[in-house]
Amino acid sequence: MSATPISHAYGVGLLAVIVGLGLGLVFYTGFYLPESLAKPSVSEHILHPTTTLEIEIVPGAVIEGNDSYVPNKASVILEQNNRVIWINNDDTPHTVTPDHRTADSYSGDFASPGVIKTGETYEFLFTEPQEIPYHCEPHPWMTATIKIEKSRGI
Ligand SMILES: [Cu+2]
Repeated sequence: MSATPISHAYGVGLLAVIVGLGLGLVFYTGFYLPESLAKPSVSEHILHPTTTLEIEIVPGAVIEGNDSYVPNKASVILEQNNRVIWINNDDTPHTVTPDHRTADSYSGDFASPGVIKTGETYEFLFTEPQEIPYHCEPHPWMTATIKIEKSRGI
């Protein structure tokens, strides 16, 4: 009787849905995912700078008027010292917090995750030029600036 054409149409429809899902999956895993997971390409010289810049949170930094972050106006040159490490040598926990939300397109958000305890460090790899004023969250009078500049190609 006439049950065959109906089930045939149903079968074709189902097949189309399966093929559609399959193509969608191929596109998603083959094109969309790799693109969205890829980090921006950064030169090896920037990823592996020759030196690390150390910024010390000096003993007594917690007291208003004292030196806090030393050097206070740090200068970073890409490919040279763009890996920066803050070390807390004060006996009080401090943070490294940008005045305005700041991100590096390779390394992500710039800010210490919570406080840096005495003797602990916070490290960040800068990969693009920018100037960042930052402060200590619990002690907002502790302020400093870090400026990242392009390599002059010496
Ligand atoms: Cu502090």
